[in-house]
Amino acid sequence: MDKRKVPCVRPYHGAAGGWDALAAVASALRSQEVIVDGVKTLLRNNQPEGFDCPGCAWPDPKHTSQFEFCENGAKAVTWEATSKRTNPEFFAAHTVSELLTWSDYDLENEGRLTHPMAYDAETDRFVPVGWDEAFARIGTALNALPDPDLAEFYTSGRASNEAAFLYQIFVRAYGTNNFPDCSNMCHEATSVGLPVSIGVGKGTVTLEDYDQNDLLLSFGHNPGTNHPRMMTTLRATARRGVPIIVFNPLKERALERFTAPQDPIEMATLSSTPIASRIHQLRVGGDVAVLKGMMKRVLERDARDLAEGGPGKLDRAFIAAHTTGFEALKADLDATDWTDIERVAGLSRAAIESAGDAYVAAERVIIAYGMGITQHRSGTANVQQMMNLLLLRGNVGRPGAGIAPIRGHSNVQGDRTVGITEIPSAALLDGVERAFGFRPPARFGHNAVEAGKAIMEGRAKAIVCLGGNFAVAMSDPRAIQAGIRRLDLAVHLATKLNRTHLMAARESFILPVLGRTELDLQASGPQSVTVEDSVSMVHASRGLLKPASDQLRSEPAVIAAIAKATIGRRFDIDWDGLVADYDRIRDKIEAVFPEFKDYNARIRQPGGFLLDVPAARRVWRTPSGKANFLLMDGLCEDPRARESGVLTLTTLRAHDQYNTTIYGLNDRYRGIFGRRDVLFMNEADLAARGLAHGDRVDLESMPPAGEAPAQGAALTLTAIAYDVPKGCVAAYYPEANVLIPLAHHDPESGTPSYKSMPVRIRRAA
Ligand SMILES: Nc1nc2c(c(=O)[nH]1)N[C@H]1C(S)=C(S)[C@@H](COP(=O)(O)OP(=O)(O)OC[C@H]3O[C@@H](n4cnc5c(=O)[nH]c(N)nc54)[C@H](O)[C@@H]3O)O[C@H]1N2
Ligand SMILES: Nc1nc2c(c(=O)[nH]1)N[C@H]1C(S)=C(S)[C@@H](COP(=O)(O)OP(=O)(O)OC[C@H]3O[C@@H](n4cnc5c(=O)[nH]c(N)nc54)[C@H](O)[C@@H]3O)O[C@H]1N2
Ligand SMILES: [Mo]
Repeated sequence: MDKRKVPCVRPYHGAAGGWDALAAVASALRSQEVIVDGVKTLLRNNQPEGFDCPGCAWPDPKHTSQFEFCENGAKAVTWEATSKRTNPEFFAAHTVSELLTWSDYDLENEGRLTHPMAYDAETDRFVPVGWDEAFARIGTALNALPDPDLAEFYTSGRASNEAAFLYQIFVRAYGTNNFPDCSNMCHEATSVGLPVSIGVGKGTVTLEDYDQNDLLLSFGHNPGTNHPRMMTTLRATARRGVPIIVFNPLKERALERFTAPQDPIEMATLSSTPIASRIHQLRVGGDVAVLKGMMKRVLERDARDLAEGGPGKLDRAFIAAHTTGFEALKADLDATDWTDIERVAGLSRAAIESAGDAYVAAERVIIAYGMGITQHRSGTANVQQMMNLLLLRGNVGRPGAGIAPIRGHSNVQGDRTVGITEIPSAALLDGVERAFGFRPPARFGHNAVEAGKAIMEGRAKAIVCLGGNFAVAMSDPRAIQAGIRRLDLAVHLATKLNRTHLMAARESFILPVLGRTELDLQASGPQSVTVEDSVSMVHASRGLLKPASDQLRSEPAVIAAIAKATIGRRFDIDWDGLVADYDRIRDKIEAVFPEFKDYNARIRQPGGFLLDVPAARRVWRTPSGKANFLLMDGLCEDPRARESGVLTLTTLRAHDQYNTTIYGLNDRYRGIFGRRDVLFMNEADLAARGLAHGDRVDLESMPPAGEAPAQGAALTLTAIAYDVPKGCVAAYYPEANVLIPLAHHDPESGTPSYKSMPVRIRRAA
């Protein structure tokens, strides 16, 4: 292949972590003009009394909230603690039409929002508005809707339990279950898939289990970038000699080797710890094929062992006592052909068998996974097949074993626990009635895809967003953006300006809120909020920095004020009292959800408390009362992927981004510096199209026959030769979202199939 140099693209040879991670933090501090003293306080104070890192949902060691160095956590904090401001002068100087031409990076890089702003159509600008006027106008607009189901209430997973809970109470009292949620784009396949399997939609392992497993299987997550504190755990696992087998189309550097910035010897000697014992570069979307292949191998090894007079390789006692559906699964696996498995997985039978053998050899297995599993049309099936593999050898509900969905947003799991769901259970409705004296609507509301569709099609009239960047994070973003501009009302509780805010509806408000790092002072004094991490630990978080502006209000305060302005007279809820002292919100959470018993007492224990995950005790809250082996037909192969010339596109996060927040233009570990407009391609796929490393290419999305493409479904990128499997390409999220139609999602969970979109590629004109 042609060795021509492409600007800003050069291989990175270092381990993940190390000195470059420290340098990146220093540069983040500089670029966000964070006052260094403030940062020192901030790091020193991130102790039990401190705040929960807004970066990710990985648990804290020993549950003490002690600060672990993490480059991307530091970036998340500096991005919020920046001294830059997006103030009324800024909005006066720029029309919305002009701001729409800015990049996502430039918009957020203006810094923290400081004042409540309302859109003024005449001047095409956001202008300052008083808080009370904003609330009154929002209340009037919501009350003017003929049907509460015409409003969509989005939640992004940074919201605290307290904020999310008040929000869902307000929205249900208002009269709808329209709760599109970032979780719908993220781990929904987990939340929908696991309850059918094991009776709970959460992971079954705690941090302690990672000290006891003797095999870790990692599917489709990139912890070096997205959960850097997990690297401490992975490094300890590797150093214990425990094999870590990775399935990922990309050889992510942090899964190859890692230098712990806390380790003086590794840092001084520029050495590193190898992490994965083996990285299998499967094809995008090949996970079910791999899992079925591994399970076939387990059954084969079992049969062989039995034939040789051994006890077999299955946990027969567990299968008999605790599960249903084993025979059907076995029949399905017997009927699955290795040739198909190899084709769809893009791996050899020998490679998959070796992973199956490692699984059989291990006594305590954890499977950790991320978006590479969930964001497919087969996301739910992917999750369930992983669970099948674990059930075969009883790898759930005992020390060192279980399933570990690695959650995204720092409180996405907690938001769901406290009632953000479009499909309320009877228990939830009863709980709300018990605690608040009204019966909420039972009819199901909209998830993110359904809300997007309603907005596009003009069936929705209002959107309220508790954080996030809905119209950029979603699939088919252009159509959703156009839809928002036709609404009667758009309200955003936010910390930084983003593109979704600029989609001005008839009435539009940007309401600036306190971030997690900031002191939240209410009538009874400084408040703590609570969050739930990936392993179901709930703990307190208290901000300590001076708020970015004296105009900021807390999320609970803003939600309560909107509630008062909208439904204040219709319900007997003491909104002011709840906001005055968040202990009262937690008392109400406890009244609705019995699992939060003694909530206020338990979050005052260092490290907080663990919510019950019945499956971790081998109690299965499924209709059968058992854990269920679940079937999935075939190997989830996209028929389009077999057509000639079609490639499967997956979308990735760069190292310098937090979802739609772009911190910078580097993706250091993948060797991209200063740009994001690249398409990672296999050399053979470049050659087959007569393309060279560095050529500009147009991508065209190829939805299944009969399905409409996304609005403006074309994108031009620079193709670069990269170590990805043949037939697969990768580009950055959110830029590539324009290629993904809304209909391209997992029918069971509604999760958009962001990680497998058939595309065609040709040289750009
Ligand atoms: N710094 C930082 N931290 C974050 C975030 C962030 O953007 N920046 N986002 C937060 C959020 S909301 C989330 S959900 C998490 C996301 O964290 P991750 O789950 O790590 O998300 P991604 O980076 O989208 O993709 C993960 C991996 O999936 C692989 N992959 C792609 N397609 C496939 C496939 O078909 N099969 C398999 N097996 N692998 C595949 C990719 O190569 C990539 O390594 O991180 C959270 N933490
Ligand atoms: N193609 C593709 N698309 C994807 C994904 C993918 O992997 N590929 N991943 C999906 C996933 S996993 C997720 S979770 C979604 C993310 O979707 P979202 O959660 O909607 O997006 P974010 O980019 O996290 O939201 C950023 C905005 O949140 C606001 N914000 C930040 N902190 C706070 C706070 O403390 N309070 C409030 N009120 N606002 C705050 C800021 O204004 C900021 O601009 O994107 C999804 N979209
Ligand atoms: Mo996420």
